[in-house]
Amino acid sequence: MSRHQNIGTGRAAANMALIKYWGKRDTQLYLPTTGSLSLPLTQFVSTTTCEASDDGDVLYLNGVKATTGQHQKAWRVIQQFRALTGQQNSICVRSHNNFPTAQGLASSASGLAALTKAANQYYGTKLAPHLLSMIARQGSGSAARSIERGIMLWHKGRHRDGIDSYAEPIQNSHAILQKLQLAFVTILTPATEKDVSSTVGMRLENYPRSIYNKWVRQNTKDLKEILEAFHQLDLPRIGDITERNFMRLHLLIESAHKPIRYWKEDAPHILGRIRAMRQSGLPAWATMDAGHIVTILTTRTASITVASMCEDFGTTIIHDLTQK
Ligand code: 2P0
Repeated sequence: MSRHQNIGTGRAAANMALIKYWGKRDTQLYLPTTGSLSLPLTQFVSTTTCEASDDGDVLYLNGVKATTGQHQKAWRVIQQFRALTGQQNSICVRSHNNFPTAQGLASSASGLAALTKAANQYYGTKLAPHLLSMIARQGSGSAARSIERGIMLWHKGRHRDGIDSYAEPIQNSHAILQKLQLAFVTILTPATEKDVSSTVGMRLENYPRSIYNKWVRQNTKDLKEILEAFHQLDLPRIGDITERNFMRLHLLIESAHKPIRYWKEDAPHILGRIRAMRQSGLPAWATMDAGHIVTILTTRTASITVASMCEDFGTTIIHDLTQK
C-alpha cells in the first residue's frame, strides 16, 4: 500500500479551449457529449498543497475558506485518492491562483488539476498523467485538460465507466507549438462574478434537443478539422475554426430555454478590433469561454502588437505557448 507524504504540492496552468466542452452525457462521472481541445494559458497558474489536518477536511482558496460548491469539487478528487489508497485521514488543501477567479478564466481547471497532482504526491500514488486527467475530470471537466501542457485533446470516450475519457497532448504537440510559435493574449476587464456557473449553464435540459444535437454534430466536425489543421501547420484555418467554434457555443447558450448570456457590452467592440487587425494582416483570432473575457490566439511575434492594440479595453497578458 502507498504511504502518504507529509505534504504534496502540484502546479497547473489554466487552459483555453479552441474547441469547447459544453454538456455531460454522464453528470456523475463528468463524461462529455463531445471531445474538446485546448491550449494552456501559461501565465495563469494554480499552486496547491495537501497536508494532514487535525481539524477535519478543510480547503482554502487564495487564503479564504472555500464555499460548499468549491469544496464539493475538490472532495470529488480527494475521494478518488482515498478509495485508491484506503487512507481516510483528514486533510487540509490550500490553493492559490495568480489570476482572477470566476470570470470565465477556468480557475477550476487549473485549481483541480493542481490539486490532483498535489494529491498524487501526498498519497504516494505515482499515477500516470492520463489517469490523473481522469481523476481531475471528475472534479471539473475542463481540469482534465490542465494536467499536462500542450495541445490537449480531451477524448469524449465511449465507455460508460469513463475509462477512455481523458485528455492528452496530441501527437507532436510540442513540435507543432514550436513551429507555429503560438501565443495567447488575454484581455482582463473588470466584472463581477458570473451569474450562472458553467456546470449549471451546460445542463442538457436547458436546451431544445434539436439545437443541442446540431451543436454536438458541428463541434465534432470542428474538432476533426482543427486536428487536421494543426498537423498541417495551417494557422489561418486553426484561427477560423477557433472563432467559429466559440461563436457557435455562445449562440447555443443564448438559445437556452431560459437564455443565458456571458458576453459583456464591450465584447462586440473587442471582436471588431480583432477582425480589423486580421484585415490588416495580423494573425489574430478571438475566443471566449463561459465568461466575459476575450482571449486572442496569435503568434509570439505578433503578440506584442496585438496586446498593445487592445490596451484600451483592459489589462493585456501575453502567454507564450512555446514554453514547456
Ligand atoms: C471549455 N468551459 O471547454 C468550456 C467552454 C466553459 C466554456 O469547460 O461542470 O468548469 O466542472 O465540468 O469544466 C467550463 O466548465 O464545468 C468549461 P464542470 P467546467 O473550457
